[in-house]
Amino acid sequence: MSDKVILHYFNGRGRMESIRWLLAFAGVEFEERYLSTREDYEKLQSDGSLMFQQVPMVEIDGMKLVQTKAILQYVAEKYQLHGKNLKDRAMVNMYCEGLMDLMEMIMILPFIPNPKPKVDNIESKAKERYLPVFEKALSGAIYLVGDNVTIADVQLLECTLMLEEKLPGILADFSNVKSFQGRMLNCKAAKEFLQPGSNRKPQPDETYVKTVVEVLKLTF
Ligand code: IBG
Repeated sequence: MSDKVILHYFNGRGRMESIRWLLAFAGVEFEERYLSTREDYEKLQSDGSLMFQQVPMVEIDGMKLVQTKAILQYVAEKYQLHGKNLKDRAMVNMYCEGLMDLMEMIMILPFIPNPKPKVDNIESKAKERYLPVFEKALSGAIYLVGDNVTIADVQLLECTLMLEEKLPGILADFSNVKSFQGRMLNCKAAKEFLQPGSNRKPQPDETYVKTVVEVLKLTF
């Protein structure tokens, strides 16, 4: 197995994008192998690379890791992005779970025929349930947990950008979150990741949706 970190997923955001963000903040270079056809996916299944026949899969340190949260946790632990003690890690995990719940609602939108009601639901959930939590946590604090950046901060940055793409202005009543976003965007890692030509994937387009539907044989 290669020494390189290799990401196996579609050429699009989906469940892999948070992993790309975290690797960028960890300063880890990686390569990608895109699933473009059903055969690409079946090959990974038949060679035993996918524990649950699902992607994302990441080759790292001689392992083939699956399950998005397990992958994120491994990278966060390895690169000290997971909080310095048990209680901090519990806080980090709670924030990350909430953020992932919200991001999952957004990442499935391109696969929904009439997304408007879902977008409305995301807007009210974001404003009433999620953003108030982060607004409060960031009152007088630079980071969500402790004195250093953690995976929770990286995911909050990713989530705020995703929200604003769908709902411009949604942060208007959340000034601490907006300031946090500005600080995070000023980090070298974020600046590089947001440069054109970086590993960041664009917003989902028709080609990405069509590929996912064909490769996974999704039916609606
Ligand atoms: N719990 C797993 C994880 O978090 O990694 C779920 C992984 C998963 O559902 N993977 C999908 C898959 O491989 C691809 S991502 N499905 C095949 C199967 O048979 O289950 C699907 C997805 C996209 C965009 I693309 C948004 C949300 C999900």
